[in-house]
Amino acid sequence: MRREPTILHLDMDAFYASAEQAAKPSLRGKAVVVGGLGPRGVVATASYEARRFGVHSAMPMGQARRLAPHAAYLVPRFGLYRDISEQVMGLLRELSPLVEPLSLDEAFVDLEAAGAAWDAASARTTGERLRTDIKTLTGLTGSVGLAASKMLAKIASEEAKPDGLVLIRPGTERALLAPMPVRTLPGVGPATGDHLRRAGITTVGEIAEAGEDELIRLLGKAHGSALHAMARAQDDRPVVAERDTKSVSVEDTYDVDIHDRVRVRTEVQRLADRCVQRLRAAGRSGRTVVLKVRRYDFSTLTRSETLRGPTDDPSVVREAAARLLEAVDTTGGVRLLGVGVSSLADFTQEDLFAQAAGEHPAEPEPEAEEEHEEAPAPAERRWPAGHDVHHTAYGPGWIQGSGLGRVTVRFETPGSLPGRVRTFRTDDADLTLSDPLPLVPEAMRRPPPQPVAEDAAEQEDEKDPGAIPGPAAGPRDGA
Ligand code: DCP
Ligand code: MG
Repeated sequence: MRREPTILHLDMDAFYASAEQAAKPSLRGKAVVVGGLGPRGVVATASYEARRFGVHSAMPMGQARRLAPHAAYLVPRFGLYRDISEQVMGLLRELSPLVEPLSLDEAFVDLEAAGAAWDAASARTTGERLRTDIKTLTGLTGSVGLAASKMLAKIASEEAKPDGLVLIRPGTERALLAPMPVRTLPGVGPATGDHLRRAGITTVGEIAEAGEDELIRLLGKAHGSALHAMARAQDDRPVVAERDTKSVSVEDTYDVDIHDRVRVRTEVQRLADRCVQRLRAAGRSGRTVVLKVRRYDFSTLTRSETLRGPTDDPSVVREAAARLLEAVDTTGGVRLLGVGVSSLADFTQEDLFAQAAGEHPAEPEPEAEEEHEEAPAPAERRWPAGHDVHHTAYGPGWIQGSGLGRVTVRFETPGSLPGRVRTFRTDDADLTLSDPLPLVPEAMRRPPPQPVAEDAAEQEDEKDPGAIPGPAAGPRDGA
């Protein structure tokens, strides 16, 4: 294990909910719950205000509504979260080439790799500066843990929550871990926790004291010795740089199972287009098209087709995805669909994908079935709570709710004061869904210039765009 606390773990605070609060001034400081709003929906996350009522991730939405009836309930906007995530990961990559993302809002960084920090003092300074930069760039807060190992860095960021930084000094790890519940250790879930409790072990210190042999007897060789080492704060796992992306994919989960075959086809086409947008944004192309289908009973299938050459042509990906779908039985309903492209290449060869396109004639669209497209989409899909809209007269706002032929819109934007609510008919032609607005205006994403702060406003347009770390706007999910 290294001697200095130069492994950083970052975890954004109440990520989806904070993004929604930043987007919607009227929700700041309020209970906000983000998740599936359908009958089987679960909570993705809750703002810290909502957590006080006992609402937490993975809780059934119905239970959340009983606990916090006055909270705002919103459906996730993954495109927005992904954009923010890319901004944050960009900041991390400025610190070190060794960045290991664990999810959209969480990553390890090895601060020693490029000299961003070498001891406790420099690690703390770097961590605090990172938190400030994240706030400036995205408007959101993240918590930082610093330690000499990945396990402890992650425990530290958890301790730091919300909006804090905790540094664990090397040498103090075991004393710190000893009173913590066994569940603190990575790899200890409810089952292992129960198993240990029945053996009289409830704290990390008790795992360390029990000895390796006892742990192996209880949990088997691999798990037992790994856990015993963790309990003694022995964790030598290196930060592994994000592997080169092997595939690009997008998927959607539906609140209401899709039964209509024509609708399933349309969704697959839409996903194929979004997938190609992301592929192109990454400057890549790929040879293998993958379709993922999760059916009503949670059975999940993936089907793939490999083309002659790499492509980033939307029609080629669309056609391949449509062909793959034809081989999948969707009677009974579909709850998730995904389209991906793998076997990526760094460049596209126009002739290759043109050739690939020619080789697979498009599936003839069964015209007779087109009338089904008229089937009304569920209201929640057309006006999903929390999504941005634009009204020709009132401007930008977001959907507060809909039902009984009405949609309620709050007219406010990330930079405005809390706005007013107005109600429209759901078929109001003046109202359209729109893309998320940036949480922080471009001009305000720069760190304040150190020497002459007064000049900031004047300089903003001439400043080198390189001053904005990371991609300012990632690939958008198309409408
Ligand atoms: N998420 C989800 N379902 C879960 C857990 C999380 O969809 N069961 C999503 C929503 C979260 C995001 O992932 O905002 C990040 O997960 P975290 O566990 O980091 O939780 P938060 O960032 O929301 O809160 P915290 O401040 O505790 O990190
Ligand atoms: Mg988080």
